[in-house]
This record gives sequence, C-alpha cells and structure tokens, in this order.
Amino acid sequence: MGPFVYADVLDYKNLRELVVNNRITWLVHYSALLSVVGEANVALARKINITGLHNVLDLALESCLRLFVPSTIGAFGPSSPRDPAPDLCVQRPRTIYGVSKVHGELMGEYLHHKYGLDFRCLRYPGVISANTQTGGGTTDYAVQIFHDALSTGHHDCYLRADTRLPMMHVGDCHRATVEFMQAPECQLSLRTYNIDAMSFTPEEVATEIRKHLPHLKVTYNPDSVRQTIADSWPVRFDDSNARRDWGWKSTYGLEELVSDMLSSIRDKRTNAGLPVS
Ligand code: VAH
Repeated sequence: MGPFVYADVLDYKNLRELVVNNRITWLVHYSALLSVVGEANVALARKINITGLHNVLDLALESCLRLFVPSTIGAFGPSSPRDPAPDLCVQRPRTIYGVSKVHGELMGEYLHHKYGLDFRCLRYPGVISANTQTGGGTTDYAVQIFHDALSTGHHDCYLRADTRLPMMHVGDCHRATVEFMQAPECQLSLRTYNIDAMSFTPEEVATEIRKHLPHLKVTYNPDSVRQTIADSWPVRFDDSNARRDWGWKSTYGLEELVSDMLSSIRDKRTNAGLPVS
C-alpha cells in the first residue's frame, strides 16, 4: 500500500480490510463535517460525524487499535464557562458538529472504561495552516486573511472585529497529537484534554499582519450564522491538565504564527507564479 489510499469512512468493510491487511495499530480519525458546513448539511454531518465515528470505534475495538479522535472548541456551547473553558464542564453545543464531537468524547470514554479501548481525544482550537484550503469552519477567516493579505490586500471578515477565539498553528497541533499519542497510558488522568496556544480577535491578527504588510485593509460584515456560532464558543481554554499529565506546551504565539503563515504562503504563491502584494 502506498502512503495514501482512498477510503470511505462509511464503508466499514473496506476500512477493516485496510486495517487488517496493513497491520494498522494506531488510528487517527479526522473525517468530519466542520461547524458551518455541518449546519448546511445536518443529515450528511450526522452520517459522517456519528455513523463514521461508530465505524472507527468498532474497528478500534475489534483490532485493539490506539484510537485518536479530535474534539474542538466547538464541543462547548453558550451555557459552558467561556473564559477559560475547563476540561470538565457542561457542554451543550448548538451545532451538529459540536453535538457529534461531544458524542465522540462520551462514546470513546465509555468504551475505554467498559472495554479498555485506548481512546485518546484532544479538543483543538481553530487550527491555522498554510497548506490546506479552509473547510467550512467558523475559524476559516483566520486562514483566509493571510491569503487575502498577500493577494488582494483586502479581507472581508464575517466576524465582528472583537470576536476572540482560541487558535493554534498546525505545527503545534500535529506535535501535540503525536506527543499525546506517545504518552504512557499511566500518565493520563483524562481521555479528553483541552490544548491551548493563543486566543486572538480579527482586529488583533490584522494588526499583527500589518507589521509585515502595512496596507492590509479589513472590512467587517458579520454573518449571523457564523457570528452566533463563534459567540457560543470558549474565548480561551484551560489546558492545565494536559500540561501537568503529559507535558503539553505550545511553541507558536501570534507573532510566530503570523510570520510563518506569511512566509509559507508567499513561497507557495511565488512557486505557483502568482503575484505577491
Ligand atoms: C470550525 N475549524 O471552525 C473548525 C474547528 C475550532 C473550530 O473545529 O468548525
């Protein structure tokens, strides 16, 4: 099998063949419809995010896999503590994405305690990467603003300027996931942990980008669907349990994130023969 094969998370038989024939021992399950696209396709989001999850849970139980399933700031809702949100608190999210992620947390922990499944889950902030297109999330603006800054010089933001959300550079996200998957089971007091890196508003990230590209213009046209979702999410994460149990520590702050995103996207545009503002 090459490094990448196509698989349908709803095709249990095919997933099972891939696991058995390739002697898979760890499974990192990222398939999901994100917050905004899920609200526009609730039936599909339920199939992918819940039926797909159960396929993966059954597979992990049957083949004794170490299973990682990410959760998210979207697993909290308006009645959760927001600043900061702790690991353990009331979670009544208002999106099918958030509901499916809370279901994932609860199912994974249930199967761990009942059958010993090595289920591990991290609640990710908005993940910021130069290498992937935005995927229908509420935090997508925080990726798009960098592409706009380097192309048109103008970003039209669908959130209010003061909307603060937890965010993380993809490098920290990947490292956290690997370090957490490698942590000895005896160190884990929880199966699901918040991980935190930074929290910023559209105005703050725009101001940081202007240190590199002074001409960046940002207009604000809040979109009610995405603003309502963002306003129901935590402002900051309390990740003290992850820091204590398995030594989590972020490395990218806002300054490092902005300079890395701009240089990565600038290189990609140059390599693609695209103009860079
Ligand atoms: C979303 N980027 O916005 C995803 C993420 C932290 C939010 O789960 O839906």
